[in-house]
Amino acid sequence: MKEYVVLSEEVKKAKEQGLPIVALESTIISHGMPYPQNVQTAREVEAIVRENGAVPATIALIDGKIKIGLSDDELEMFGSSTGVAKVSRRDIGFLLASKKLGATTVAATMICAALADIHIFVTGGIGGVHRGAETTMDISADLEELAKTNVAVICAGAKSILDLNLTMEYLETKGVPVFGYKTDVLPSFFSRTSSIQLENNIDDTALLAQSLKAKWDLAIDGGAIIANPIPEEYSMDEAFINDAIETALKEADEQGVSGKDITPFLLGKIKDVTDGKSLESNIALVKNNAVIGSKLAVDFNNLSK
Ligand code: PSU
Ligand code: MN
Repeated sequence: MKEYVVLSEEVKKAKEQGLPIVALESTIISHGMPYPQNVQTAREVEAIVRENGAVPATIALIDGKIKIGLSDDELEMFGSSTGVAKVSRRDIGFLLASKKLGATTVAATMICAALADIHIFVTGGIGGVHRGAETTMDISADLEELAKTNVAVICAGAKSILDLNLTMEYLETKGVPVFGYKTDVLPSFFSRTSSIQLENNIDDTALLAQSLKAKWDLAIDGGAIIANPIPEEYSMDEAFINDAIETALKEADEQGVSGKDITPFLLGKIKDVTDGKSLESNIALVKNNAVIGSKLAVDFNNLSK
């Protein structure tokens, strides 16, 4: 395993000193946001993690290695490169062997974080069950990973490009806990709410940390979702964003986009249709998640001392 996994100096030191570490994904950098906002956001998110007492570990596949923590040069190179592969569970082996640049999705980031014994991971939104999945069978590998890999994911819920009801059913079947952070309903990424009721509204990261520890101490494997609503001032009008999503879905259908290309296609279209407003919201919600995720990482780390 050691031959594949390379820790940055900062992450290595953090491990030696027993400091809390927060994993960050890289598909959001290469396929979720345009350059240069992607690199700038990645840097700002890392800074927020440090300000909140944890150490950031942005994860990507570079030159045949799983990099846990990127240098500033690597981040710039990665974010400005074109043709970076979107890497989920099935792609990791090939990407390492072929030494191509690979951006880790939620699923792949969970795998890599767990390999480095990192159990708290901050991102924007997770993949899920797509609308129409009853015929396309398009269900993100993120959900299977959440069913088996011990990494908690802090996100702003899921976008309504997905079928949120089916996504929640799938997570329930697979035994994945979904916690609302200061919310009774599942946030839907650009909006603070959705029609989906959550059972666990928790406003205390220490209690979240204890819940994760109890689950994993008992070898109840799998991740967890901590759904943190977008800050009020950046939340988007639901009718406006839903229109944009409908337009994007229609175009995807017309152009026959499918498989792993569909999520990046929809994200790009929504940004265009909203005149970039969705990008601003996207950036704000990731930063907001970094604050909560770092606090959770600190609390979780304290439990293992
Ligand atoms: N949803 C978002 N932003 C993203 C993604 C999803 O709002 O950047 C990315 C994440 O990396 C997620 C991946 O893991 O897309 C899911 O892709 P797919 O649906 O192909 O599994
Ligand atoms: Mn898919």
